[in-house]
Amino acid sequence: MAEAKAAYQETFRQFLERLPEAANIVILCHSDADGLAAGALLFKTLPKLGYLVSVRLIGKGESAWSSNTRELLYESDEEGIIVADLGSREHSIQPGIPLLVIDHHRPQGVAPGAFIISGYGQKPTPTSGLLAHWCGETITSLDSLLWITAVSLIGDIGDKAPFEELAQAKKQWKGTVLRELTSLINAARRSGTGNAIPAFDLLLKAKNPADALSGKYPELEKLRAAREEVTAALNVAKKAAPKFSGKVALIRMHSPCQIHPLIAQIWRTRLKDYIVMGVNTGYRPGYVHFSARCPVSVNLIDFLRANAPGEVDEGYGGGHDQASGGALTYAKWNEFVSKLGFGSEMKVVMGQTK
Ligand SMILES: [Mn+2]
Repeated sequence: MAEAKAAYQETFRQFLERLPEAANIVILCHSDADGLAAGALLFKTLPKLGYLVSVRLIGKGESAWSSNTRELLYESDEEGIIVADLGSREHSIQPGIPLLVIDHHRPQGVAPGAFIISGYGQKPTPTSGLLAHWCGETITSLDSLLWITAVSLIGDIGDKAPFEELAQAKKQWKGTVLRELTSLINAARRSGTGNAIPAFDLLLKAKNPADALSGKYPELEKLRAAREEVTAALNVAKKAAPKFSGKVALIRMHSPCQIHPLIAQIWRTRLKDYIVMGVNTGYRPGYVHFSARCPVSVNLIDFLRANAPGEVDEGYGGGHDQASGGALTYAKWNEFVSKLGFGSEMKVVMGQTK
């Protein structure tokens, strides 16, 4: 890992060398605990080199690689773009503007001229937050921010993530405190609105995890409310029974909350030999969002490619070899489930409310 880390840091330096002095940098980051941690670590370190840094959280129904995001950035004066924890694609976000991709999902291409720091393929796989931490270390010591890196590692890999940075953070802070904070930070983007701004603000404002949980910041209440909303929705969804076709099991739910990955995760341990999919018809109007998990004997990304319902957008079949998903229109979803051998009971019609 030391060799990979040195290479990542070299790529980071090369990206910075391409930027004008005091450049305006925009960071696009995923709204889960790992993406927010990556964004927060970069936001707190890059200004030390004189850069002006802004952050855009990419959340519910959004993608860093969509034409919509390109349009949003088009009129802005950004001189450097960093995309964290949002995958890697073959097209530029703003042609001519230096782009750095920090990620650990399977790359679906690399944009022309982009600098890429990818943890994919490393064992163990570093999270985007840990990669951002290593980048930040080329600028300054991040010892006082190790708790943010720990939030990234616990959020994506869990409390036992085999990285020295997590062990170090646990020497400073209780595991229970770090886990509680991670759970709250992750709850925001799972809520019905998907608004992760309170989670990001709390990471920026707090001096440490105990301070974050002290009740001093109003964001904490918002995160608690988000977590309650998600828990209630999850308790309903847990009651649904899976439907089977061959080695595929689908579990259906109808909720604005992002609980389909949690349901897939729960059923994965019960149905070890199956490709399990949490299927949410209520997450975003007009779309079926699904989250899939599978045993190590299957490559899910390849499976989803092989069963793709015709042309699909960039959100379909990305992610990790054993954890992927997508969002499909009703027509595409219906085609997809019939390809998988399901009957009409898994099809979705316009105006459906459960
Ligand atoms: Mn991640």
